[in-house]
Amino acid sequence: MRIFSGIQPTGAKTIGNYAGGFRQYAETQERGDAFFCIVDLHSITVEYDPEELRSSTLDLYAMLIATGLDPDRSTIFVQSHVSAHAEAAWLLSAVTSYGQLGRMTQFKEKGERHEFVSAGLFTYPVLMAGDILLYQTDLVPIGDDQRQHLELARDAAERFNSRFGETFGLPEGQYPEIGARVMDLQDPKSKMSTSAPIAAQGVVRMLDEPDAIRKKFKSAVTDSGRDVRHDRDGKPGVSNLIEIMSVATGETFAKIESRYDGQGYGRFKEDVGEAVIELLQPIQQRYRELRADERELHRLLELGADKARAESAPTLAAMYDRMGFARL
Ligand code: ATP
Ligand code: LTN
Repeated sequence: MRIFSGIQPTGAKTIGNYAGGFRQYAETQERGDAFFCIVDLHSITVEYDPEELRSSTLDLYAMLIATGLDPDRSTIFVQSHVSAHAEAAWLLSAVTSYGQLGRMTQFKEKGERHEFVSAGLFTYPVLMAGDILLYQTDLVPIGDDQRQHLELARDAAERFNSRFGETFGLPEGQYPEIGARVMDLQDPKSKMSTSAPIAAQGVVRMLDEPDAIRKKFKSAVTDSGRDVRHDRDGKPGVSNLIEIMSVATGETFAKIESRYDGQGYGRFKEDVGEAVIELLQPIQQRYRELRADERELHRLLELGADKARAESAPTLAAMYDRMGFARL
């Protein structure tokens, strides 16, 4: 089975990224032939700092390994190192609907947040479709926010197949049962977003110091009442905390609920913070060790790029061919 996922190098990664992304990558790599792509071409679609992009690409590589990816087993690479991605995006733009792109929630939300809305922010899902389809992917581990983008990739693949001949298989999304949509601790009706301001108290970053994490959980918004009970609609704040606790410790909701039965929220919030600190501590330590050796990171990235180039080339060639381009 072919597995593919992408993650943007920009922004300090959050425990939402851990729950919906990193954690699933490490699990799925055991189930087949896996590709994980640092999608730097996606990162230029909103305001960014070029120097920061360079270093955050290596930061993310180190984080992917620190959270359990094995570079000997999975192909981990940088999108811009494999020119097939930019080419596939252009070719697929012929079979992607303008109307469907305009309906993407992420485009609408990010478009509202930024003064300058780039054309790239609009065509972003086409690039993502190319990422997935170039590798004949079966399974895409992602968080809930990427559901619509995956649907668009499947639609583009179907349109391509029916217009130019069977070329792509249809990828399926894989969403975690718990933690597919971690919410902001200060605003549990909104997704915990990587691109929120760095000082945002509702966003817990994977590299936050223990004291910062404690403080963020202590001040998390809860709901009226005192019951620690999972009810997404009625108690969004407490439910989000239960889910985070479950991601951090592997316990069921029922077990967590019964432990805090009749105890109110104060102690519960503190304990969720401690569970997250415990989860992140070994990851942070491993991350620092890996990040310190840039030469090794570069060496591994070159190997990943070679493998990804070789794997994507036949599908790209088939796309050009079926679309009628005169080939040399
Ligand atoms: P932004 O929030 O700025 O749109 P992002 O965090 O979604 O960025 P990436 O860092 O590329 O962008 O996301 C990597 C993975 O993390 C994706 O599969 C995404 O679905 C998942 N993810 C992101 N935020 C959350 C969240 N709050 N809960 C669960 N999964 C998430
Ligand atoms: N759009 C995704 C990142 C992404 C991706 C992909 C995920 C780019 N290409 C291919 C899965 C498969 C995001 O913002 N999280």
